[in-house]
Amino acid sequence: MKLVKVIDDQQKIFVAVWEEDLLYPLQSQGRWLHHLSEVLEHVDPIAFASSLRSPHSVPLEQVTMLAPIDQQEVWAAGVTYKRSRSARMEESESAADCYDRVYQSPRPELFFKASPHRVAGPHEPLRIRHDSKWNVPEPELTLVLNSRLELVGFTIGNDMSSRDIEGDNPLYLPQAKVYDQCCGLGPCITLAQAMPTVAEIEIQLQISRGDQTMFAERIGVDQMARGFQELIGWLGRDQSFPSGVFLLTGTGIVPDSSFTLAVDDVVSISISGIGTLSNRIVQFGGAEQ
Ligand code: DO4
Ligand code: MG
Repeated sequence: MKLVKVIDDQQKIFVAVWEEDLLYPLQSQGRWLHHLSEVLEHVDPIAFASSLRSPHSVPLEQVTMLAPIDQQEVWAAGVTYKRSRSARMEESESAADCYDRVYQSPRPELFFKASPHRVAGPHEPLRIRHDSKWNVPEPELTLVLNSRLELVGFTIGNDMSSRDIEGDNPLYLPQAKVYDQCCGLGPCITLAQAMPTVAEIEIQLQISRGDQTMFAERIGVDQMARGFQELIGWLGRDQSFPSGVFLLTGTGIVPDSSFTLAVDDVVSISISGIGTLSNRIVQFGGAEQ
């Protein structure tokens, strides 16, 4: 079952089950659900959503999809694939060793990625920083966890990254990773029971410039060096998430060093069992100090 959060032309936000071109809003006692968390927090999200599903559908083209997030924080894991390790070792000569060590260490790299206001949904713009010259998208399978840190669903995440800022000094990581419009999420949440197995999940990235494909690559999630429950266990050490949390699981695709994103590029990420998340790239000037 796929859940979406949408807004209609009356500016009404609601949660719905998504089947092909139709949406089935979730209703309880005549009230339309506005928050995905009401389903994600339930002990049996699929049974709960099925019981609230309206028999009347809304055509997908009559609404705009929003990022499938309420009040959750967004965190990310890093260096969970060999390709991320090698790309980071190349970009960061002085600190190459720390990426090699974190790939092999029991403790993973985990970092805060975004609060909800920094997240872009389907077809909303994603930003490259005005003070960076080398930027890439990172296509990442994203775990959807409720407040009990149960893995209740999956979505697509784009962990936008400024490679020159991170490469200059690893202590700049928060600036390379966290800024307005730094994270894409969507288009839906596929509830956990409806996801294919890890061996069957493939991530595809395509970057288009006008009618040209600038980059296209794919990778299987079975190439990831860590398991979902391993990452969740580390994330939950000594911290709680009263509204739940999204956890991006790291990238296995990094374009080679000659590539950087440009304004108006369109980044499309497809993941088996979920769908495709597409975003256009923007950049704004800023006054330097
Ligand atoms: O170490 C820096 C970030 C790594 C990352 O975002 C990734 O591997 O996806
Ligand atoms: Mg990443």
